[in-house]
Amino acid sequence: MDRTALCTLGDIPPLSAHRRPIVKPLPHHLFAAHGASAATRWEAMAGQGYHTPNDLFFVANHTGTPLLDAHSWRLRLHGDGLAGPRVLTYTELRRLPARTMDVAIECADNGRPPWGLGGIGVARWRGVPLRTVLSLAGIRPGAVDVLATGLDDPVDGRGHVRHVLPLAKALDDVLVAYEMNGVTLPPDHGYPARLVVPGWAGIASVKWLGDVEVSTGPLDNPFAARVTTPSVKSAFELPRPARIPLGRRHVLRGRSWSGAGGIAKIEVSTDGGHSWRKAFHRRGTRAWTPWHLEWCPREKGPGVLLARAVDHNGYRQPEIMAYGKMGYLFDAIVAHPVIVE
Ligand SMILES: Nc1nc2c(c(=O)[nH]1)N[C@H]1C(S)=C(S)[C@@H](COP(=O)(O)O)O[C@H]1N2
Ligand SMILES: [Mo]
Repeated sequence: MDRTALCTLGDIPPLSAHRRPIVKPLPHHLFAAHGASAATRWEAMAGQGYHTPNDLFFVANHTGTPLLDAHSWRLRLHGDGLAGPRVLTYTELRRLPARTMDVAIECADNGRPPWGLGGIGVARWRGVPLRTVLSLAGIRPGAVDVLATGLDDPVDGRGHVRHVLPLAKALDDVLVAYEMNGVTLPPDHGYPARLVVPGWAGIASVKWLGDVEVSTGPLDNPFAARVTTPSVKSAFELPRPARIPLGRRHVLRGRSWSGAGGIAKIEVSTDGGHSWRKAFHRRGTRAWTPWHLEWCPREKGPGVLLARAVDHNGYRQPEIMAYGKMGYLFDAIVAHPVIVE
């Protein structure tokens, strides 16, 4: 393979000194903070379980985290696609039949500067299916679109963060979540309630949910992700560059994921793409797939580690620069710098 065609992510910038409109601590060893967002550092995922811990989960904010009070919080349901308006309190929401799901939330910009690959996390979400919530208000036969709006500050010139789902998706597997990994949603992740939309760009998972409109006509989607094509990606749970001792067995670990479904195969190259070995992975995991592979480096010096995955639809990570969308390559095989010493 042509080594010049590999995509090398830029170094993750250090924690910026200016305003951080995020509530939770963003220690430098866990996050690369930039503006209103914070990317998870992949080396901090080493040794973690299947789920991204809440204190390590990336944050993508358009303005800042609002501190909302669950007691005065209301979820307003309205629109000509419903039999009538309906207002739900937090207590009422918590009393509805709940579901728990492992779902990845990934920013549509993940894999591009300045995210690196740190704009993804997997959590165990608990909440009420949006279907159950909407049916309280009665869905009319002509309903087509569902607009969810957040209670955070409006974005200059664009209004409140909001996102449209077609009714079929809204009624399928979307959750109004109030728990993340077994605890009440943290403020940064949407307290007291957020949408969790499996398989869609992160922006669809509207945080601090306050308003849901169901309409019989198509609605505008001003915050739609620029890229919606599901992509396959892989990341090593290692710092950049990784320092690995010469001549000793080392277990390389990472995770792969696909917006379109499960991962079928992961291969790793420790020699710049000349040879590939199959990594071991758990089967049947859906949100993402952890994998590992032993490596005993026999040559001193700098090199690159590569990981490539194929999903159940046969989609594989591209090996060559795919220009186009914004001029970025966001799902290509990433060269992870390594120094054997
Ligand atoms: N209300 C609201 N919802 C939002 C956002 C926001 O800024 N405001 N950011 C979106 C984006 S761009 C992403 S990628 C995900 C990130 O979820 P997280 O911050 O819990 O990781 O939330 C989405 N939901
Ligand atoms: Mo995002």
